[in-house]
Amino acid sequence: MTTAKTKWRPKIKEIAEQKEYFTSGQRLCAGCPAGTVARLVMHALPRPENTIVSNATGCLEVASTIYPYTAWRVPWMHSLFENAPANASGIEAAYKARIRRGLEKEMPDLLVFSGDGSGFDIGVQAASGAIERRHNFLYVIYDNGAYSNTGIQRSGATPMYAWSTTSEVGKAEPGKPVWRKPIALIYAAHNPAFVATASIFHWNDFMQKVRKGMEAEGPAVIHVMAPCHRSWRYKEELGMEMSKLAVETCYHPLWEYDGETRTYMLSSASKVIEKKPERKKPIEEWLEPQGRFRHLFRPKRRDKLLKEFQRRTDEDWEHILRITKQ
Ligand SMILES: Cc1ncc(C[n+]2csc(CCOP(=O)(O)OP(=O)(O)O)c2C)c(N)n1
Ligand code: SF4
Ligand SMILES: [Mg+2]
Repeated sequence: MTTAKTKWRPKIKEIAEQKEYFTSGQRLCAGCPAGTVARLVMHALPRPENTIVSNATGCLEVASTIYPYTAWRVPWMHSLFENAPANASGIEAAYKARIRRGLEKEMPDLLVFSGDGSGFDIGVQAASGAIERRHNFLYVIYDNGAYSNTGIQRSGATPMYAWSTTSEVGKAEPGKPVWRKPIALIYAAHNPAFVATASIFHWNDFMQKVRKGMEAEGPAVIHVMAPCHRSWRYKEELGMEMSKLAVETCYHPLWEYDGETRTYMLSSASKVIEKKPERKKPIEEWLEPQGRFRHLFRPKRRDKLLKEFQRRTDEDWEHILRITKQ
């Protein structure tokens, strides 16, 4: 195993001139950050012309491949929630066999996309197995905190207290009653070659992490937050702002994990907050623009629930600070 490093730095001018491997004309909602995730990832690949994508079902998959069209200019495979990383392992095994028989010359790069429905919940066993078997693939989980494609059901990524169609807000419950899963830490506990959290606002950091993950020998996972204005109920032009605030409030701190040295490291946007804690914004700034948290801002509920949300956010942030200092 090698330490995940890259000398590559994304340059806007070069990117603007590159071929698009995830094209316009797909049917994602206007301003959908999942499309930004796909586009940034495809521009950061070291060998896009030699990459195969396995895409679990969800908005990205459905909206980019409405028959008979496709937005992908790479070999692309529709996968289930349950098996997107398993499909990547199968492709790897098939290529190895074909190379042995002289039917192929080189291995492709393997890229897996899924939403939080697969990445946090229904596909965890396939991802866990593929990482344990040490297949060489990059797994990008775009987290919009809901099963958005099928009408906004709550997932293991949905924030506590958020409204969804399966975590209603009313007298009995104030939205989802439990905290989300620490999914990037769960995958990091498998000790793959590389794990990172990312944000589309910090696009250059994200793209570098994609390159690192793809160049690492072995499995790599990136958990990128991809706001969804339909589920989160913010104004559709605020996708970037919501990504930025998630980092600034430390709800979604940016860090990476290196499998060889078994160390966690804060990425620069979160390092700034570690050095200058006064820059950490109150969680309300991220919550308030989102209609799914509107009930938290009603006078009766405000103090207790907001305080608890802040406490849990701080607790997680302290944990990240502890492990990145070791
Ligand atoms: C086992 C299974 N259950 C339910 C569905 C229906 N389904 C398709 S997409 C989707 C939601 C996907 O949610 P997520 O992975 O978070 O992606 P998003 O739509 O939010 O981008 C669901 C429930 C399915 N395809 N397979
Ligand atoms: S529902 Fe949300 S994630 Fe799905 S396409 Fe629309 S904005 Fe994007
Ligand atoms: Mg989702």
